[in-house]
Amino acid sequence: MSHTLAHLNSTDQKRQQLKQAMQQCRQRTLTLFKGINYDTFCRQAHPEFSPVGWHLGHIAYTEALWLLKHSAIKPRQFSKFGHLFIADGIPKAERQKLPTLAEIQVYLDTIRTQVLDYLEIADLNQQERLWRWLIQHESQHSETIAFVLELLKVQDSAAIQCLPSTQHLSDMIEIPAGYFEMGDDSIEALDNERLVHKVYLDTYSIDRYPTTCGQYQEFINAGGYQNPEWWSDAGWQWQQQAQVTQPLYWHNAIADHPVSGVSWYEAQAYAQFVGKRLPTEAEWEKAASWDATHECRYTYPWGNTALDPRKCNHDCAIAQTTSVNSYPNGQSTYGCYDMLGNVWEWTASLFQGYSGFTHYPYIGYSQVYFDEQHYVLRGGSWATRPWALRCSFRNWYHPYIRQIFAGFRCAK
Ligand code: AVJ
Ligand code: FE
Repeated sequence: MSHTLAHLNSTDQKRQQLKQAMQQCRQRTLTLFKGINYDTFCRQAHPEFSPVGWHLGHIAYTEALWLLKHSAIKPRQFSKFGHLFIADGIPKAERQKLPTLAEIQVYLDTIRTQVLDYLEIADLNQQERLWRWLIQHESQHSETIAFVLELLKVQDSAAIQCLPSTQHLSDMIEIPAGYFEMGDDSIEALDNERLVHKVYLDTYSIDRYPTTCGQYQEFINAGGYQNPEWWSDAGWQWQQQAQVTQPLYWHNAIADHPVSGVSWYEAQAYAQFVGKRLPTEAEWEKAASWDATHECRYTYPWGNTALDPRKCNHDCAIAQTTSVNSYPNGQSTYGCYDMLGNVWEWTASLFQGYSGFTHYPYIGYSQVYFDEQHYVLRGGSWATRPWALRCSFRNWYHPYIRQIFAGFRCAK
């Protein structure tokens, strides 16, 4: 009897918790649209990214697709939206004729009301993972909306900066050889984070901080963008074609802030220039999450205590990058700063499934990107929502993408 009651209470708590997370997540998504005009809502900033209005509709569509199919509710009145907002549906360039923000808000609200009704009776023993996946799905689209908006803002600004270097922020940490545990198998873990597995790494060194704008300035000054010597063949080919001369978000550059808006090719060229290399994702994750003394892995660099805005720059709380040494409370056990938040960090690793991978909830979420064309980024940015921020979280993009808030740190 008391056992049954305890069980009921804990599922009720879970429903409450999920509802709250969904509402918090949605609130911040909608904040991004405050005062936006219809032109910005529909504009494609870059061929690789859909207009922000599309992402908003896609969030509602995806929620209905995965949650309402288990329920008796069928939102017929929106059947025309399916064709428009389905993932991998119509080409990105054809996503610029959209319903208005008000219409999409009605769509979001209607689906959400039905979803929350369903949450009261949903079998969470079976579905908790799916509900948590959906919160992370919205979180990720929310960040995409944030950088597409940034991209639209900066497209015409051609800033030339000249920054003092930041030598004192250039030390490296030696990580002794040994095993660590990589990945995550908690209920939130996405398909690509599973299974947890042991990895042995030889001794290596990794930068204490992400590469700063001040340091990157030296690469620019040395003719980094004019000299193929430091670039990979594919990288130089890309550079010749793209004709870039500075990071995409360089107009915001401050000497002791991390570089933001570089492609994998630029990150790799800079690492060569300073006689280093990019870390593998295993090297990155060990430096971020492993405690060698206690032989355990943590969810966050500082341990398992909850995310908090005093430990790392995330969730648009500051709405820009911060100095790489701003968060001593967020250090990893090894002493690395900024492993979470501020900027995503490119790694040397191609995106692949860990041993024992099984796709969830669909092949197109991760598995179709195990194509040796995508590199892994770790750590999240100043715009990453809390639900997508942890040491084991893996993001991935083509090496020529520089529109995300991405920087890097080097290893040796
Ligand atoms: C993992 C961020 C590259 O935005 O394309 C969203 C996440 N997958 N909907 C993306 C995703 C399906 C994905 N990234
Ligand atoms: Fe999606």
